[in-house]
Amino acid sequence: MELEAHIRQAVRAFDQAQLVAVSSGAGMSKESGIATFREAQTGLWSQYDPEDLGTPQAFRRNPDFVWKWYMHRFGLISSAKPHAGHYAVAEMETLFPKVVVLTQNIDGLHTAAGSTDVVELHGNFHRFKCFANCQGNPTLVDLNVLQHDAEHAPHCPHCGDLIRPDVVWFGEMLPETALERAFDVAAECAVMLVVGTSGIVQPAASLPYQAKRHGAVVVEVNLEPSGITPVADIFLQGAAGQVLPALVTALRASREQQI
Ligand code: BJW
Repeated sequence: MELEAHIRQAVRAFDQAQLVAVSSGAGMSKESGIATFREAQTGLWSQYDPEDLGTPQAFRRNPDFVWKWYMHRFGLISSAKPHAGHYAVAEMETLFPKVVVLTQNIDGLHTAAGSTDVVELHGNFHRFKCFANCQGNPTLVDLNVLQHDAEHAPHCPHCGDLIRPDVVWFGEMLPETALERAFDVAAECAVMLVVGTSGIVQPAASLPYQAKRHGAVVVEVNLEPSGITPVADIFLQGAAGQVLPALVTALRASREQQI
């Protein structure tokens, strides 16, 4: 079936939805110039072993190496702008009573595009914290007031331990409130729109399965099949920056026909 026919099918699935969940991964931000994690040719980790970069043990072992890598990404993320797909997700708030974005991304682009209810599962790259969380969890610090450079991880002004980005690495717990809210929203939503994730990193990868178990329609947008596809009722194959605006245009047209 053509993409347009799948979009028409999706529009019917969204009809009358009171709560829509949008679950997004790295593919959502690719067209904003932020590389995904696992794509063979362009993924960030095609050059590095995740164990060398994305675990607390790796940071403890070689903080400057991991810091350097994050500062490089910080540069890319800081200059990134939302694309048409992010704006389309934000526009969905004008079409449905409640839209909640559950994102694995740390770039803040959904909020920058205007989405007002964004649950950040893997943290946010614009925040930094003490590795020891010496003043409570999390002990956030303002990087601007610390002496630091792009080569060396700075130190906590309270306890002297290392400063790290406030993101979730492998083997770490996700922020409890965010995780609970995400599973609640997944259980309550009428439709879950899953965009640009390989669906292999837990527990975020379980959200569409939770939604499906509780009776939601799962609509997936991806360039290729993923770990979510087995549970997707409708698969919209293509780039987020093209498919999401087309979907929202179709949703709006259908709404206008009903008036
Ligand atoms: C497009 C596109 C376009 C491209 N348009 N699409 C159960 C079983 C087995 C293991 C575990 C388990 N539970 C927990 C684990 C361990 C682990 C885990 O899941 N491991 C797996 C690898 C197996 N999980 C954890 O450790 C989590 N913590 C946890 O569960 O704590 C409790 C616990 C601990 C230990 C044991 C048991 C329980 C924490 C996970 C933290 C993930 N952190 C990272 C780094 C964040 C900081 C940073 O950014 O640097 O989060 S890893 C990385 O992966 C990042 C991403 O958010 C995450 C997901 O990646 P994503 O978004 O799916 O990206 P890609 O690149 O994989 O895929 C891109 C997709 O987009 C592709 O499908 C493309 O086709 C598509 N695409 N362009 C649309 N334009």
